Amino acid sequence: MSRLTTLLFDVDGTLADTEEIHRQSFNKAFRQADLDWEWSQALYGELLAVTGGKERIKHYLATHRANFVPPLNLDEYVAGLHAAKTDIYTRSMAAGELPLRPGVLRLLEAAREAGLRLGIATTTTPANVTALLQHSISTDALGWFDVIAAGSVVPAKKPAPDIYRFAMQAMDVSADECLAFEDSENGLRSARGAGLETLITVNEYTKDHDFIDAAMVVDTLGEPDAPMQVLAGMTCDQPCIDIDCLYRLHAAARSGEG
Ligand code: XBP
Ligand code: MG
Repeated sequence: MSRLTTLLFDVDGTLADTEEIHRQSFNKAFRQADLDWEWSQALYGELLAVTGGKERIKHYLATHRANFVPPLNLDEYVAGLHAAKTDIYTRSMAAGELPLRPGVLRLLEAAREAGLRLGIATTTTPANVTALLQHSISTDALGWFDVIAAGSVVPAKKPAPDIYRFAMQAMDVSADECLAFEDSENGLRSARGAGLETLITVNEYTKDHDFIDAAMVVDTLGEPDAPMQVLAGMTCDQPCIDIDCLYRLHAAARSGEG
């Protein structure tokens, strides 16, 4: 059995609770385009079943705006809307300090200290990842990750396994030496489809998702003074997910005892 060498992180909902900023950015882009579309939190929770902002807008048009006729061809029109949304999103990240989720910075730093490699596998647009890492961690944080696999770099987005396969190929690692960190059912299916054992941290948008074949499900990665709550899978006697816990989780899951 391979030893754990690599941690692969999803971004939205996992590194930080970004989806609320995405939702607000979509709505601002719609208003900027003189559209009366408004994605409530409840509707956005449903639309998140479709990964990728452009794909999500097209899905919304097909399911909620069947009579809408785009002024240009649909792909061009949606691409323009999404580019405006991404600009709004990255500006709002630069303006405000969005905190990483509990335990994320602590675990990233501990992983680097332990010599574990870090990668990112996300559906979101690369510019959004850059904005988050630079403004929520530091300007050199991009360099913490051996690969940042994001958005349309692969033909099929999550729940397809493509983005995780792309990241592992770029890092020249095999699935049995990795752990994936995700927040959603689509993300879990993508990671599991690529053969990865997966740790789930839930959030308001994903807490009711099906995480049946996750190695472990927690509310957050926790902090020593803000204990995590283990919701499913392997138990851990520590108040938060630390490197030893990851080694144990990886070994247990790979041996089928998880
Ligand atoms: C989450 C997504 C993304 C974001 C919006 O990605 O599905 O589409 O919701 O970002 P992940 P874009 O959880 O894989 O990080 O508008 O740039 O797609
Ligand atoms: Mg996510």
